[in-house]
Amino acid sequence: LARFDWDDPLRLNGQLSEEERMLRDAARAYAQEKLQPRVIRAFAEEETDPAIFREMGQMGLLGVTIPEEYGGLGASYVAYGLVAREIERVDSGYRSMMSVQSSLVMYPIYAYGTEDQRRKYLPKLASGEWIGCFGLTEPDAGSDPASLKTVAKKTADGYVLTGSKMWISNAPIADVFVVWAKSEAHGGKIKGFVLEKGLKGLSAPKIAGKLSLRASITGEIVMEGVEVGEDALLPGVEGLKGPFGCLNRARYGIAWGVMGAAEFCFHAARQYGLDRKQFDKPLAQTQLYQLKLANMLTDITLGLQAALQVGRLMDEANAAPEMISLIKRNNCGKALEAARNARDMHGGNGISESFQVIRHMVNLETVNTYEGTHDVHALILGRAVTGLQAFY
Ligand code: TGC
Ligand code: FAD
Repeated sequence: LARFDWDDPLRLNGQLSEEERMLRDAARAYAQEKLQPRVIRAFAEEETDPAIFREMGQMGLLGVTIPEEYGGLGASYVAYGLVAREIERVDSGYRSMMSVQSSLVMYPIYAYGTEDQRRKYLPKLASGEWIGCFGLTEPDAGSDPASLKTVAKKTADGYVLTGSKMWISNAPIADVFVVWAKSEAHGGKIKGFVLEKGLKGLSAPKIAGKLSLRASITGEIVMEGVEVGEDALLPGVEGLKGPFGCLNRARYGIAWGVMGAAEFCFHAARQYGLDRKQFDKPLAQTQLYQLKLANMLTDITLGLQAALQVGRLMDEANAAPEMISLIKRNNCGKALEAARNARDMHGGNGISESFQVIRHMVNLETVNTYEGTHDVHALILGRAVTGLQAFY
């Protein structure tokens, strides 16, 4: 009879290349040795350590898919997904820091930037010397980014940007700001701009009091007549497909990442059920407990297999955005359900920071919302199925 391994039911490991396995193992070692010991305190104190970017940079975990000549690893999208899974196994906030830097800052500079912009920014972002953020969302434009109000007015030798962004990961500690604005010189179309810390009129106040994703700093971006040269414009793209091109990659990484968080919760609930006895037997020997474990195992296994398939298609440049919506939505929803169940299966201990499942649970509330909410991705899929768009 073929062997069944509850920790790798469909043999994901055997479907990876040697290079992918090596990068995964390096990311896992870094995450477990360097991130895990500080996460409980970072979350409790709402503290983001900027040194983490440098550490990740040294490990080669920033810009995994960006070519080596710009400081990246030139590795596959599957490798990138495996890294996201290992980092998020510790905390969704740490994965957030990594995926914003890689998919939302380095990718647009690489894909839409000039050669000068690539050479100037990418190596320092890859090493973690510079920290990046991505400003699309505004106070009045969340699920509907087409209604954003930030404007770029043309001057003799550049642009003046005015507007504000809301809920921006990394913003208060960022050196490099990729922001999306309606450019008057381009017929009001959305264009990307790269701003640098210290520009007059640019500030990024922290949003305090988050009860989710507390290890990842979030802020506003306020632009009060920020003057930049022509060299701040990302010339290679116009319209919403610019930011969406980046979001495709970040959403894909999230689909892997949340499975890491779910795996943590699954493993914790399994061990807890084996260790804790009630009514003279381990909790894990009850039917209800086993049903919950079986559901988690199934959701995680299918979620990882789907992420792998989409990753392989991305590596062939053959993944449709709707595929990414499908796995982002499914995997976030399933991870959140697994975390809520794991919290419940730990009983009273489940609400303690030391058992960690409630931290994953509240983090996943954010992950289910950002990068397109669970319902927005349902509408994207609904549009694909029916040919009718239901947003407006
Ligand atoms: P729609 O008419 O559908 O499209 C406008 C233009 O964009 C193109 N497009 C895409 N291109 C590439 N990839 C995609 N996934 C694309 N989706 C659309 C489309 O072809 C069209 O191009 P063109 O040339 O014809 O103009 O636009 P819409 O306004 O109807 O959009 C509807 C909707 C709801 C699907 C979309 O706006 C949406 O996805 N909303 C969600 C917003 C969102 O995801 N925001 C994320 C902000 S960033 C973030 O959360 C980072 S958190 C990171 C972290 O900390 O980890
Ligand atoms: P809304 O769009 O107001 O949605 C509220 C509710 O209404 C949701 O349930 C939604 O599904 C529902 N809804 C909306 N439209 C429809 C519709 N047509 N039909 C049915 N239901 C609908 N953004 C960035 O640009 N960069 C970042 O780095 C970033 N980081 C973030 C970090 C954190 C911690 C958080 C919380 C958010 C971050 N975001 C970032 C913003 C995030 O992308 C938005 O919060 C998200 O897109 C949802 O927008 P909203 O909050 O305005 O909610």
